[in-house]
Amino acid sequence: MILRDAVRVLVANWDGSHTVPSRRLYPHQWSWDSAFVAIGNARWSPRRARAELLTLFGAQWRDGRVPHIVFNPAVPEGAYFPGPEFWEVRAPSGTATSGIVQPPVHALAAWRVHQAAPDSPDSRAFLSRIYPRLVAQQQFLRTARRSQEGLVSIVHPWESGMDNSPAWDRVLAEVEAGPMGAVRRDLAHVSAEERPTDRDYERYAALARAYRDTGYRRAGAFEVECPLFNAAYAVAEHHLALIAERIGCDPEPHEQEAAAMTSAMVEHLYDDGLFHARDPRSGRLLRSHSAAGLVPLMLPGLPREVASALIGSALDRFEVKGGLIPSFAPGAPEFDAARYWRGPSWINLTWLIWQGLRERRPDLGALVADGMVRAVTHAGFREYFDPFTLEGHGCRDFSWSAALVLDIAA
Ligand code: 2M8
Repeated sequence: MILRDAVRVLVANWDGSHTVPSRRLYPHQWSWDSAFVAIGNARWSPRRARAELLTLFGAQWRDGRVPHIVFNPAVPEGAYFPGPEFWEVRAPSGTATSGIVQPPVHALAAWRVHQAAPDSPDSRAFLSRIYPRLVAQQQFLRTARRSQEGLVSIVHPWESGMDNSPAWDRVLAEVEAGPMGAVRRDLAHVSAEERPTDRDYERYAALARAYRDTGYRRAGAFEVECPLFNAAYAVAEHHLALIAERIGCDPEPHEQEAAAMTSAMVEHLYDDGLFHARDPRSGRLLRSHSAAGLVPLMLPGLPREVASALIGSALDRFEVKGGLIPSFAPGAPEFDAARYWRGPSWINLTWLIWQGLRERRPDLGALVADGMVRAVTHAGFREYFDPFTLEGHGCRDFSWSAALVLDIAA
């Protein structure tokens, strides 16, 4: 039943070449959403899963960046803010896109899509086609975003995928808010208490405009090394090694890069049972209680004692025994069970942490998998959930909630 409903959501959100995160709130193609959608679609239509990723990478820039939004020209202007008229940029393919990126979870997705049909010639051709594009995506991050310590930074909270996480509060407070210059469309679909504030949006707009005005080259007032983003980068190298091996290329450089990033993260972002973000300009750790700090559990080469300490934090600070993992620690003063990335549980974040948990602690892995299925059974494929009551928040029929539950339950 749940599997059939999940497929129904994905079919309803399919736009012929890609999937929208949700019909009304997010009517275009989003980068990391598409990776999660491909992982789910691989379970019932590997062909559609391959198309999803190839459409996204069709809008890749010459410098290798994969834009966080690929705009659908058929969607009326003003349906989403900030739209193409704000970003003022086109990919070499001619498609309007944004100019920022999102966590690079696509190599992992491409590998999962391949694994769904490992012996099919189409699947092997897909790997050969997407591999150089995935390599270029990583190359962009190394060239444009890497610090001396070997970590990559993000230049906008939207790049973290966890837009209004309290982890960004201190850095954002220093950003001068500018005029939004347009009407927020999100509030037409979701209640204001469940979304970022207007003040947040004024700062998001100011930061994006400043980056745009440098030709999308130089970071403005926001530059941070996010543990989720860096973990995704290292996990991507790990999967690039698997892909390289499969198509007859050299996996070695990817393995080395994954190991180097893992060491850099442990050295510079880890402290006291959790990974934190870091300000590359001052070198200061931006301590917070964000569940992004548990995502490095996915790293295959994580030292055993660090993994054990993270699991300890998942149990104590994130109350993981409840099944769903809150996006911010419930005991922290900033925690808000209903407001977007300030506490609610998200299926994608829970799924990422589950990837690392299930091999190290199968008992907890089973609890968390069960938690995700219980949440969607109780509230439907909502965008996010109260971690304790499982009440659904944000939009309905949300693609990655459907896709990842399909992956877990299939
Ligand atoms: C949310 O972000 C967009 C901006 O990119 C928004 O608030 O309008 C985030 O949850 C992000 O992680 C997600 O990719 C996007 C689409 O689902 O929505």
